Amino acid sequence: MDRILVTGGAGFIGANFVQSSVRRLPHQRITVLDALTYAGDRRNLSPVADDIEFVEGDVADPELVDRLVKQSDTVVHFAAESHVDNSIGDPAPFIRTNVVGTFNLLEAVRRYDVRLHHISTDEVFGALSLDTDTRFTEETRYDPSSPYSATKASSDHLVRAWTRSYGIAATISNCANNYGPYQHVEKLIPRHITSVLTGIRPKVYGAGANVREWTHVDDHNAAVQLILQNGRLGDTYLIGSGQERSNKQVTETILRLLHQPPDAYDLVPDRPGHDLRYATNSHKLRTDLGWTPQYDDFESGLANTITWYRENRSWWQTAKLTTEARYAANPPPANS
Ligand code: NAD
Ligand code: TDX
Repeated sequence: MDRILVTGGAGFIGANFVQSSVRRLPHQRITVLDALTYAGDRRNLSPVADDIEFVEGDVADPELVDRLVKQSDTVVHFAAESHVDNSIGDPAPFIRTNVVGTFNLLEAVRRYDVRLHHISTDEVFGALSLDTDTRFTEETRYDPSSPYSATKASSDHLVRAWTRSYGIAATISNCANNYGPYQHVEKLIPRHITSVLTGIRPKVYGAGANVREWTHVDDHNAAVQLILQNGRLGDTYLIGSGQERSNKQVTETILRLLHQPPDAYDLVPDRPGHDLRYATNSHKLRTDLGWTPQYDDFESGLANTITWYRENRSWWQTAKLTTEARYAANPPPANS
């Protein structure tokens, strides 16, 4: 029986990963390690609560990490502080979780010769300009803009260094922006959907021209499973659907799907250091591992996501209040 340790398994992507793993790979024994920060929620795992072991704890705790890694064959490392706006307001937890937490896992997988898959982001590469069709590749130079992406870049470098210096069995994936069920309401798509559902006008940063590549969380997790099964140790894989949209387009689509006028949103001051465009070239993942995104129509994936938020108000109502209060108390500082 494979013993898998999933860090951050009570968060958005991790919980979707655990739920689909339990359904598709019932021979695995899954332990989730999650600190249940504001972003983690045990309810995200309630459909599989009887099928997994849940440990509430911190990846920055080296003794706990040592004990859990020792009893595992594979670690899938999702745990992170994940929100760019929060990292600009207070970077300290990002250093602790994203850098120190990853270091602890690396030391433990080195000690016990355990396979590691490290989940990262395309934000480590910085921004692309709007007027080209250039895409990030596995060879693109790292150039992070925010404290969040700098800590994710640091963690990727640590994984690569541990691979080269100590020969640990690790892979890395850098995925584009995710969307789908269980995403925290601080992020663009669920923030907009829940704003419209509660009578708040969505807030679009700057002119809304920034472009993101939207990948459904199930497609991201299917790629992670392929990398776990057939990925080349030591390699990095980029994951992205190819579905690029400006924030203005995303906002207008959400408004249309919720039967609102297309201009029922407000432009607000921009995020400092706001990356203009992200786009990945996922050719390697597609050709070497046979990955194909199932959600190749962003609008229908978005419509499904809207339905999920409509049907799960009790999941997000309290978080919506605290998140909007947090945004109101910490508006983005003016860009220099
Ligand atoms: P999330 O914020 O929804 O979930 C993070 C989870 O990690 C939460 O359950 C939280 O409680 C847990 N956690 C935080 N600090 C911890 C600590 N010190 N110890 C243990 N657990 C801790 O994030 P997400 O969107 O699900 O992102 C998961 C991973 O995917 C992150 O590594 C992120 O960088 C990466 N990623 C996210 C996206 C995206 O669009 N959301 C895209 C690419 C990559
Ligand atoms: O209210 C908003 N208005 C707005 O215009 C919010 C919350 C965001 N935005 C903009 C900023 C970005 O251009 O929308 C875009 C998406 O913002 P986020 O949802 O905060 O995502 P982003 O900053 O692109 O980062 C996300 O994708 C990569 C995840 O949060 C990261 O964890 C992941 O690594």
